[in-house]
Amino acid sequence: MAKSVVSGLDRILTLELVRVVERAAVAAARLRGRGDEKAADQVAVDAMRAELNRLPIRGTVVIGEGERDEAPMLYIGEEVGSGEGPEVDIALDPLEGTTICAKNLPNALAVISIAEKGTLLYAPDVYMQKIAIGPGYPKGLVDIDASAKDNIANLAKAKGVPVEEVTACILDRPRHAKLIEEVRSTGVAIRLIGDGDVAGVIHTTDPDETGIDIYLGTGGAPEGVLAASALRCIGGQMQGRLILDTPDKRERARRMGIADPNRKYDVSELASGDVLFAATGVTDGSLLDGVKLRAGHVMTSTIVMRSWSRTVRWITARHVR
Ligand code: VTB
Repeated sequence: MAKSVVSGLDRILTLELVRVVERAAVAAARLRGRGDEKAADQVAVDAMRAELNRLPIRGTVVIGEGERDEAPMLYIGEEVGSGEGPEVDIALDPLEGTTICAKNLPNALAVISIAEKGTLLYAPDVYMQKIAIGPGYPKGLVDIDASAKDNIANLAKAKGVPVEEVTACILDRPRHAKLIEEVRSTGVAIRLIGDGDVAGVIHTTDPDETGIDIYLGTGGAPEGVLAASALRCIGGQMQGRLILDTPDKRERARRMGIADPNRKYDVSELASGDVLFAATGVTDGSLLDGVKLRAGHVMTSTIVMRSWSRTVRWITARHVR
């Protein structure tokens, strides 16, 4: 195994990261179902930042709440951590699925990944076309440039099931009308999700549990980098392509170091180095239980993993209130 820059501190960091997502999730959970996306996001951001600043790292947010002028906290470029320890890149979303949380629907998460410096794609906040399947399939089985029909046929064949037994996860958006029509014409079942495509992509890694075999469609690029970080740890295939359809977006991307606007990124190009990923459920989901606020205590469910060792831990914690 290759030597890791994060090593030395990695074992501490892996578990320390749990606190960061737990705290953000608990804060957001208190505002579940209140119809107020902004407030839920704000408390999650505050909580995550406070906990992050206790970590022994010299971190830079590369995927965050937005550009400095539009996000007061956890903006792209913000330095976080205690200022001692390894230099790392951080991708985060203190509340992935703000609308889901506001409506108290499944699969809202608090999410973070920490990687060796310079190894996460510095993606502008644009859309990204994505395709993902779980581990165990031959490399190159699906391709973002192939038709949805072909990808699904290849997947069903490799899985050894009729196409009708495959389920695709797609964001419920008008821009996906054609894709949905094409996928339905194959006989595949679609799980339409309102938000939360980080969870959508991760769901492909455990189809027996989640019922999802493939993720297809266009979502946020930041969410793409976060999902790729998870897949680097847990296995699975993913490709992404930024949608840079205006001169302004191409210029923003160029300033972030992206020379080829049409580049197809593989999972290991979206997150290329050693990476740690952690997510805590805010609302109940197929991957993680949501935060349980009880009289006297709070329960959290977190998944935390690392690409280098491929260790995946599920941590259920009981916190006294
Ligand atoms: C998706 C979804 C996220 O952004 O990435 C989406 O998974 C993409 O943007 O939860 P649109 O809503 O414009 O389609 C989120 O909804 C987060 O904002």
